Amino acid sequence: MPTQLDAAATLTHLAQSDPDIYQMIRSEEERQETTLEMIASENHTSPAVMEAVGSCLTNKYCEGYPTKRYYSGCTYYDAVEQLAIDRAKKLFNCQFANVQPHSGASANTAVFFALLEPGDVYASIVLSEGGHLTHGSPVNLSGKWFKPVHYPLVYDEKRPDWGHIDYDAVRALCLQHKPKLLICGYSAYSRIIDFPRFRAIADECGALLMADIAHIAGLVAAGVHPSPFPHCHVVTTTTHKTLRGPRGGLIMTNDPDLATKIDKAVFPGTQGGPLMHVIAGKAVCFGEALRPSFKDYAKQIVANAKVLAAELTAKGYGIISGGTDNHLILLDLRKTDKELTGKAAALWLEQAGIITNKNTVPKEDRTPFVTSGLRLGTPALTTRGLREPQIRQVADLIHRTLASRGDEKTIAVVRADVAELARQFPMAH
Ligand code: DSN
Repeated sequence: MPTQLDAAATLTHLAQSDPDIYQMIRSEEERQETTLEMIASENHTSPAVMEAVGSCLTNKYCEGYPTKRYYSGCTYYDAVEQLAIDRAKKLFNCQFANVQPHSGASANTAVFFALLEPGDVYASIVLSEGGHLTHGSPVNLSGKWFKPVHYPLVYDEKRPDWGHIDYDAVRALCLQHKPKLLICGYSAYSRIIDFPRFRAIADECGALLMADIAHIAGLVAAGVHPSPFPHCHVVTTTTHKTLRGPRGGLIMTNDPDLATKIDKAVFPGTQGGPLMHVIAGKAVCFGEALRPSFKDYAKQIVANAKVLAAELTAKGYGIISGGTDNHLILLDLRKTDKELTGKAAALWLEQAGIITNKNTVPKEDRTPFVTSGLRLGTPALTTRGLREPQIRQVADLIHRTLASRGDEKTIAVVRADVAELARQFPMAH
């Protein structure tokens, strides 16, 4: 009789009780094995994390916080959640952590609920220029119930800081609008974020400073990107991108009053029962990220991204800001071919087994369903063990696909080469 953990790994019960879902999972496993995952926000989490997430901890309600629950039977859940909190605090060098947000969006919503009143003004970058849906999109609660004002990037390509945050403009905007909250942290920004500079602006205009480090959390944890602490009042993140844990969210602060407000905003403000199996997975992920080997991993993510940027630049591709300091690059396809859209590029690459996403670029003139950009990331490839020589191969595979302009024969040849490269770097099971 397999244990529950064995069952999670082998899916024997699922195969018997629900062959349809079993087969879909096996097919997805095959897809992941045979393709190259280059979506900057995705990764391959460890078997240990997946075992925790697939465990019996899914069975319990634990509304409340460790030792202050609304249900009986939470002894081991208290221990799990407290360990996740302690590890998160150690990893990010902060005083308070709430590990209950179901996602990055939930974490951001809870912070808004904790710190703002409906109609309050806050500052962020717009989604189409690298921000996030929850940083003020008109279709999201953050844009419907609050008043975002958006700061720009540097658009002048003659400037050395082209494509970077325009910090002078951030300051001017904040002095003009006096936002209650200033948000930094992005989903398609490839440069170092200057947290001290943001803090100086926040202090000058009387705002609280929040960093959403969802994309760069693993790099921050490893010291490969500067830490938002002690500069930011609140830090939110996901746990599944560069941090390589289960899908989930996390909120951190050094301020005890803010911590109390945030705890109340997560539960009972915006969530009910925490997902304790996922919190166990977060604890495992934080434990993994505290190991020295994670620093090597994070350094290699950035080294791989820099090589990818250099190779694609040499092949004639335009990259927003001219390169990268982190795990992602954003191609401006208009620089290669005015007719080439992100939609077409992502489709051809998917046919070739290279999984990316179309992405809007600064000063975008196409819709988000079409776009002029393509976002590429190296976290998942780095997890599989690809290093600089293989990243050069990947750049070549991308170029052959895009240069073919969708030619089926060329794409079929690239697909075979992609499968062969993927075969040499199996995912951990
Ligand atoms: N959807 C995520 C991304 O791809 O960046 C952000 O939430």
